Amino acid sequence: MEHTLVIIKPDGVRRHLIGRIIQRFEEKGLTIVDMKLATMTPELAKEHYQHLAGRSFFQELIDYMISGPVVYLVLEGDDVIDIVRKMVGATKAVDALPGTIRGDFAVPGTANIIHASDSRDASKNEIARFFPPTHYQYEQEAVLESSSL
Ligand code: YYY
Ligand code: MG
Repeated sequence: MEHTLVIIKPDGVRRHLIGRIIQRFEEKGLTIVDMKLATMTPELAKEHYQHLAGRSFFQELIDYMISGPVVYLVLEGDDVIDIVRKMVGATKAVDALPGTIRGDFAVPGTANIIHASDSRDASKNEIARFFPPTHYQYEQEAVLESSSL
């Protein structure tokens, strides 16, 4: 069983989309195993997007991510990482297909409603970044270890 981290970003919360986004994951049969609402600190935002440090839009991205509360979700299911990335859709609003969360809700610009982990390594690091150690993280670590044998 896999886990992935989803963040409903500040514009998703401001636009009152929390319920509709969560409903999509529930309708798909994915299980929410952890959830919270909080405002990201600049330190955590920079760490979360450290792979984009140096890009021209980096500061704008950080300012946006800390501009209001976000909702963090840990979702569980078989192949949940790839399934959720597909449900989220392409990064840019213009590329995100109708039927995806970004395709249905995002407008062009830095704000694109939602984040989802893009790999097993990322999901492990991101869940650990925003949630205290819990049972399902150890479970995931065991899966990662056995898959690298
Ligand atoms: O994983 P995903 O969110 O789809 O894209 P990333 O390449 O990881 O970029 C993270 C975040 O940065 C993206 O959701 C919006 C912002 N961003 C941007 O504003 N402009 C870009 N050219 C690329 C990314
Ligand atoms: Mg990404």
